[in-house]
Amino acid sequence: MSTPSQRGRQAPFSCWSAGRFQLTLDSPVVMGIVNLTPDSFSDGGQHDAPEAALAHAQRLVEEGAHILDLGGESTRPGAPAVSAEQEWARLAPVLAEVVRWGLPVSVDTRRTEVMARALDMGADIINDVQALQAPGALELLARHRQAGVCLMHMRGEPGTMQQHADYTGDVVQEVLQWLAHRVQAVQAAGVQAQRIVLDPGIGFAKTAAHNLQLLHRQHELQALGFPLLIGWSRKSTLGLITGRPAPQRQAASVAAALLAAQAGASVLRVHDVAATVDALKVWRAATLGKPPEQDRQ
Ligand code: HH2
Repeated sequence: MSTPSQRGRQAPFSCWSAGRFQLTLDSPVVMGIVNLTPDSFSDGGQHDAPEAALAHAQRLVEEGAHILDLGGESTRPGAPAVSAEQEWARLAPVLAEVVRWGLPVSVDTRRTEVMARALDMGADIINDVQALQAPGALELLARHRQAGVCLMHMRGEPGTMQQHADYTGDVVQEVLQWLAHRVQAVQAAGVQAQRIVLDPGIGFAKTAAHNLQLLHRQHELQALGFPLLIGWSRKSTLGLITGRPAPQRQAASVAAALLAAQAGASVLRVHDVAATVDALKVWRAATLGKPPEQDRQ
């Protein structure tokens, strides 16, 4: 069996330009999820009031999150779309506060209007599950010359995407080609390479078999030449494997995150920050073959 250091882990860029920050990616960074929605698939309604959201975000930072990712719309399979106004009303009070905390803040949105408001309020990263395909999104991100961007693969809309989980060929190669085209479009619009990370979109227009192929062969996505962001946290494929409901998928999520890290992921999007940070510490120590120094704070 290969050791952690033998597989996959050469980040194509050692840094991600993300708004006010240059994030070092020579070991994986943890993006903590802050869902401000009543209906997210694993934690909807738990912290949709601003005070509860801020307390949750604070806890994730204390547990070692390097980035906070705020979401004002659930993108789970079958989720109804919300209006830009509603999405912004959920995001604004929390974003206004967390941008003062001294760590990179990402906003998970597919709406250009919400992106624009978030960037004006100081968000560092736009995490778009539709890879800047909305009208005006490319031009907006080209104008905001510092902002980091995550481009994710999916098909269709969250409400209907599982109807499009019908890849004629090889899902890994299809995702790779699609991301390569999006990267070309985004760069042609004027977004510099060092601002971009890519995400194969685990659970977005994909069956469990597709998701597992993407983990099994994740190293192939390194050919794109960009850092990878991977989000396995609590997803239904892990429920299928373990038989557990979403709130009980922490161990499965940590296992998947660790495997993604080992296969070269640079950013891990997770709900369970403390457990993921611990697992990464063990992995890093095993990779080094010695106890760690007091590294990344
Ligand atoms: N997954 C979700 C949402 N946003 N963004 C990226 N880049 N990658 C992902 O895998 C990803 C994402 C879904 O998870 P969650 O936010 O917990 O659920 P919901 O969409 O129901 O709020």
